Amino acid sequence: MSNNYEPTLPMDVFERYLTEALQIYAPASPTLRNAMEYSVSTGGKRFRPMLLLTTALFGKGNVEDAFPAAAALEWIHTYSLIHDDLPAMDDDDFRRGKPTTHKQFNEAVAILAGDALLTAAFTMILNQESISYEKRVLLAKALGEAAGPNGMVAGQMNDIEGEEKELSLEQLAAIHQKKTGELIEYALYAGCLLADVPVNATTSLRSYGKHLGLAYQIHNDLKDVLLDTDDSGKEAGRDQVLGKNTYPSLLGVSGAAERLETEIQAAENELEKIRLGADAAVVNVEYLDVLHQLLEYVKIDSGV
Ligand code: GRG
Repeated sequence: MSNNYEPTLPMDVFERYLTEALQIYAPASPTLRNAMEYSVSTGGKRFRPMLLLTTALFGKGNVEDAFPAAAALEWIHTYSLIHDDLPAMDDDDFRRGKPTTHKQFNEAVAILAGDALLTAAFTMILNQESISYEKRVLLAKALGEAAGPNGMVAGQMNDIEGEEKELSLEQLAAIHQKKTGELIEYALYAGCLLADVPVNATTSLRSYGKHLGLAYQIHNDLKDVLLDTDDSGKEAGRDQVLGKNTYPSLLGVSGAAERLETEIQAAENELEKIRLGADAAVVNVEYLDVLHQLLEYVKIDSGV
């Protein structure tokens, strides 16, 4: 059965929600509030929220019920970027074409703005009265696992420890899976949980998220070597300066581009699997097209 409507994402409404949520949760200290607002509002793609909201819409969920988890995810992503840019980590001066938070304010304010976004994210999820206590707890628990000491933070630690060492491809993939993949997979998990997506589709969507997470990082590595100025507003060529292990450093540009293509294909296969088993009474199949379109973000013209 075909449908006549184009699936859309209410990103403008979500953007207003993000702004209002910061006003509710931001602290009385104007400096801290300004630093949080500056960091969240400076032009991120909102890729993780888009994934989460698309998944909730696929499951015929109420999209506004998914806003707190999507905003919490964006806040945690933002905190990770603020801390990643600090002098003790990557020491970057620019992000999204603007001064990084510690350059715009100072290091102490940047650390605290990151801490505040991280902690407020959990409060926001747990405060959401429109969903059950059980769902709030599951959302918060999974977010802690994805972002925490066995998730993104572990990936960051392993990444730092791997600098100037030669890692195997398996070790590099494990770092990327934790550092970048966990939050992306969380977006799919949270959308499925909120909208009660059937278990088989949930498994495939999480697997799509895993492949997309790896593709996201390979794409990022490739941009760093292929572009003069990274379109994320960061200085290109930083990975080499920092002695980082990357897909291009291990496989060469063409090998990395091939691996990227393999991950994209695997993600597309998961979407096809869902499409074949989908029951239109339970899910909005059209939103699989949006998940398909979101893969465009990770495609790159490697010129090889
Ligand atoms: C400091 C605990 C801690 C963790 C940092 C995610 C991360 C871990 C560091 C970022 C390093 C990096 C550049 C990873 C590549 C993929 C990635 C997460 C890129 C940035 O995400 P986008 O492209 O950024 O979604 P925007 O600006 O659109 O929000």
